[in-house]
Amino acid sequence: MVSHYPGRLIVIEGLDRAGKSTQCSRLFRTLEQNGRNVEMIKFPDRGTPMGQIIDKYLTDNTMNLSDQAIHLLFSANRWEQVPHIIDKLKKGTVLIVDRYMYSGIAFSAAKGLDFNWCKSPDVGLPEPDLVIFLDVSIETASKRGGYGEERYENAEIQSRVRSQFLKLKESNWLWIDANKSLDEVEAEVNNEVQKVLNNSTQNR
Ligand code: NYM
Ligand code: MG
Repeated sequence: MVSHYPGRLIVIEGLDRAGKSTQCSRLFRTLEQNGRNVEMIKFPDRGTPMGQIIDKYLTDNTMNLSDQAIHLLFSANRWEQVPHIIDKLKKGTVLIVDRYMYSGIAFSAAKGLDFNWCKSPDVGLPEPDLVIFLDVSIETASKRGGYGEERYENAEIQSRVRSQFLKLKESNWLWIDANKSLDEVEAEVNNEVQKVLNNSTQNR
């Protein structure tokens, strides 16, 4: 699927400590070096007023919010970036997005909320041109630095989240074994992103 904008939306998803941020940065550098107009976006965006509530929810276990309310806040935190996203896509920018609606659905559904209810607030968000899922084992993830500091960062929740991602997975997703080395994962990412970008220049 290739969107009707000249820009491209590339989403990187995965469990906590899957290496998403590292791969986003590496992809950013590669595309920048190739002379592409590129920008990174991360969800949750903790910098906005809504993002600050989300940050507090994630870092302060004593903060009580209903599962539905926090779900809608995560979604609203994406919707507030939509004007910016569309503006960039119109200008031909390649947007690298660290988590998107799939994390929103998977983490909330893992708590027991209805799967379809979880999907609905994100309906209508700009569609990605490529979704990359970095599939890391719970064992590898828990060995990586910082695991366990935030809400949801424990093996039991992460494995439930992974099951939800499996339900969301579509045939056109690039599903990468992220237990491999950073360089190997990076090579797979670059290869697939290049295909998406070549495709877009042909269609322009
Ligand atoms: N998360 C992230 C959600 O529960 N819903 C969402 O919509 C999004 C975007 O927030 N454990 C969860 C997944 C993570 C946590 O994300 C913080 P990150 O990428 O670790 O900052
Ligand atoms: Mg995290």
